[in-house]
Amino acid sequence: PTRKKFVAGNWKMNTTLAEAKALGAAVAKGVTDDRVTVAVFPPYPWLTAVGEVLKGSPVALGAQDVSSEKKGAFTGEVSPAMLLETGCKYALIGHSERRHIIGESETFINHKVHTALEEGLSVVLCMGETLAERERGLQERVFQRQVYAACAGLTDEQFGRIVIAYEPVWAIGTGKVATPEQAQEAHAFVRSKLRQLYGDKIADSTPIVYGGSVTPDNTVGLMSQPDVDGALVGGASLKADSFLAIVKAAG
Ligand code: G2H
Repeated sequence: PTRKKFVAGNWKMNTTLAEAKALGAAVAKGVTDDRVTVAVFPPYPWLTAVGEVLKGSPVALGAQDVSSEKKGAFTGEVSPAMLLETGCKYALIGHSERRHIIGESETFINHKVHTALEEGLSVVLCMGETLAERERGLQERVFQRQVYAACAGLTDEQFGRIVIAYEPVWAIGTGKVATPEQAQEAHAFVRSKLRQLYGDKIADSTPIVYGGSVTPDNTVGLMSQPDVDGALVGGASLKADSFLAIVKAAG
């Protein structure tokens, strides 16, 4: 099965408005074809402005989070409909920083996945084990639990709008990238669980991208693995040059 590569830049809580617009414009200028699906995930307040500079380019817009609720008295939350109106196509859900720092539970993540998909967003769903879990050899148990918990109850059509991001927590922002073999092993396992739980069609079509200290230098090695379908890039997405070099290396 051929799955198109997907490369996303997660800007996290970085950039001023001016920096965000300049970065978005530089990425839009640098991505001239759609060989690789490219998306950027600016902070919430900059979404509309970055959406404007992406207009007419193949680069898609995404949000770093989304509410589990559709509307109403949920102070501080941002709904899927609001994100769609800013021009977002994607929402990131379950990033490890939200699981581990903010304390999001698997039930809550599953609720967000359902609401986002019902409302028409596509979802980049993040998962991955901590260092302690890997040291105890528990990573496969963790992936299985995370895939099952986050994706429970989805229809096939909804699954068609999910990208899974495998992000080992020990590799995030640490400069310690997983080896291509470690990434391949994890991705193949996650795909085997998709196959077991949801069947061949979903297992073969769902992109599984790698995240955690991706740089232009380590992209080619990671992308050469059969089950690595792209990258979720944090630090290296904050400079247009390095992000575009990753996009190029993935293509
Ligand atoms: C993991 C990744 C992007 P970084 O969080 O989601 O960040 O590339 O900085 O490790």
